[in-house]
Amino acid sequence: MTKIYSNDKDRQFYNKNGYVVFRSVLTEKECDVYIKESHRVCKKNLTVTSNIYRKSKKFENLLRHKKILSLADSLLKWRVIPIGDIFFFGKSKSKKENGSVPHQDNYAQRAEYGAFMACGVYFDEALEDNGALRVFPGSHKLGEIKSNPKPNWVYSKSGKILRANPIGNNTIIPKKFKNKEKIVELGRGDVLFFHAHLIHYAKKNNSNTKKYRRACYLKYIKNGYAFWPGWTERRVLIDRNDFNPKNFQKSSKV
Ligand SMILES: O=C(O)CCC(=O)C(=O)O
Repeated sequence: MTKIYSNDKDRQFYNKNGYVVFRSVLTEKECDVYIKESHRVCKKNLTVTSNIYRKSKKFENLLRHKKILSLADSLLKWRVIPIGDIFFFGKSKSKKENGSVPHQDNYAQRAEYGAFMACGVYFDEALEDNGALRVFPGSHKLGEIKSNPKPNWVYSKSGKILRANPIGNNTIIPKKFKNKEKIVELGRGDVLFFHAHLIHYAKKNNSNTKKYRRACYLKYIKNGYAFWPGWTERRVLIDRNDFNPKNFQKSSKV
């Protein structure tokens, strides 16, 4: 698999707007494989699933996807380490999913400014009609904003997730950003990187024609930076498995 890299233009766009899109990073075939796998591991409980990689080796390896890692490293000009994921089925009119409310991801990760980045990988086309992600370009520059958090999931007494509430911490959108909302429509295999402080959300899929909007958001921290594991998600550092001892042969002789 050939690596691909972010260039200066991509970095400028990301730094200015807080997000950047790369088209067709995954093939149609790869999208089909991840879709099939998500249904296999979640079976009949098709709801928002945190850390789907813990149920599936295929999703664990998605966090290590060479193209995604090289795009991420070159975007931040820093080695990034995976720390978890969150999968959305975005099933039309589902009672188990309710989209998300405006939020900044960093409320959960609590990393230093600029150290955390999410990467949305889209397996289905995401259009306005089926709840494409909405972002507030430039809002990442505001740092942490006031919010009004509510629980993300509803659990049974035995701890099983019954359904997802709208995900996020209800960021209070500052006045000057209220009319800046932008819908990011994406195709199958497209990926979207976004800054930990970018305000974003997605409406529930209520489409009559598009049954799903399946996407997995991969979570990356800059190598060497701290993050909060979280009581629910229990995020951990996940090995990239790309350490090449050959790169160290010279120094080991010293
Ligand atoms: O795609 C979605 O439904 C929402 C994703 C999101 O807000 C997130 O992962 O932080």
